[in-house]
Amino acid sequence: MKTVLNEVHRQHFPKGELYGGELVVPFERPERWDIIVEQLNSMEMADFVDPDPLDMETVQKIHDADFLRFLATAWDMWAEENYAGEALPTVIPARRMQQREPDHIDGKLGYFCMAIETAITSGTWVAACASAAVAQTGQRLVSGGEASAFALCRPPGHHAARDLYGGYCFLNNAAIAAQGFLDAGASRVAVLDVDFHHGNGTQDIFYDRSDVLFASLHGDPRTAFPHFLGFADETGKGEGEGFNVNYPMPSGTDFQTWGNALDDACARIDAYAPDAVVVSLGVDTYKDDPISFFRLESENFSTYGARIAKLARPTLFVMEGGYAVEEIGTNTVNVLEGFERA
Ligand code: OKP
Ligand code: ZN
Repeated sequence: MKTVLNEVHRQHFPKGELYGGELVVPFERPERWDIIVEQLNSMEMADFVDPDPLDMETVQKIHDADFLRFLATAWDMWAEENYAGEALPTVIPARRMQQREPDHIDGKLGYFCMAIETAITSGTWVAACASAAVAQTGQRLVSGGEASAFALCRPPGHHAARDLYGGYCFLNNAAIAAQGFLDAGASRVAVLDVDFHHGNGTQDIFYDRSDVLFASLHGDPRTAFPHFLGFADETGKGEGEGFNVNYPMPSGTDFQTWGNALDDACARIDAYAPDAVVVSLGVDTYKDDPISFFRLESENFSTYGARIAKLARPTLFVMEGGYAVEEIGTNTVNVLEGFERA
């Protein structure tokens, strides 16, 4: 399968991520991308395609105009304050406070964020747009008749909602791709989110819609990020009732349990009969991931890639998380290779 990618992602690399009360080198860093590319090369799966320019019209169907304006201007507003560090929020519109966009950048950052670890830098917006373009181009390849494609997105997207960034995410690449499939004539699209973390942004974007089925396997939010969404009783609302499925799982979950959840999610997707499947592909389910608590082995990634192939639908893989950097190439490419070999 073809891989869509470009180098613009490097422009987003904050010096600091707020983690355990310290600013640490971000877990989500450019090296992740390099190691995946290296592995594609060594597996002779290097069929690389440049992204087309981003079609903002589709992005505007997924994200609010005031949020996009904020992301596009946040760094410049921050720079005007002459702060020494990178743009991080400090104040949040918590319970019983006004949900109203402030004028000052300190207020705007808190207004539009869902998790405050993620810094905005001078290159963040251009990198986020390039990442969305990568997903969009992958979608166009599959809409145009390719059986599958891999969008090597960076930064990731699944925590970004209509008007929220955070959890390393700015634009929701998978949601933009799903919308692209619909705009290209699909009637129904399934998003299968196998990242360790719940795809709160994707769920929220499609929560009241029946044209996108969202299914997510993830660490139980009682103990795992993003903590405030991803429970099993979140099944959709209005038109979308019955089109959202969550599989929260406890610490120590191995492939036996995880694979059963995947089988169940795949059965739901089969019953939905989508015209396309978008896989939010995070490999932070790996046993040695530094910020996650599942126990998948590298070979399990091949097995589940083959399981996804059995859906027998046009499939776009969209890169999300995975922070065991040494193994991220093997684990990611194992999914793609398992899919292709099936
Ligand atoms: C992004 B993606 C855990 C801190 C979690 C944010 C994690 C964002 C994950 N102690 N920090 O879903 O891989
Ligand atoms: Zn994740």
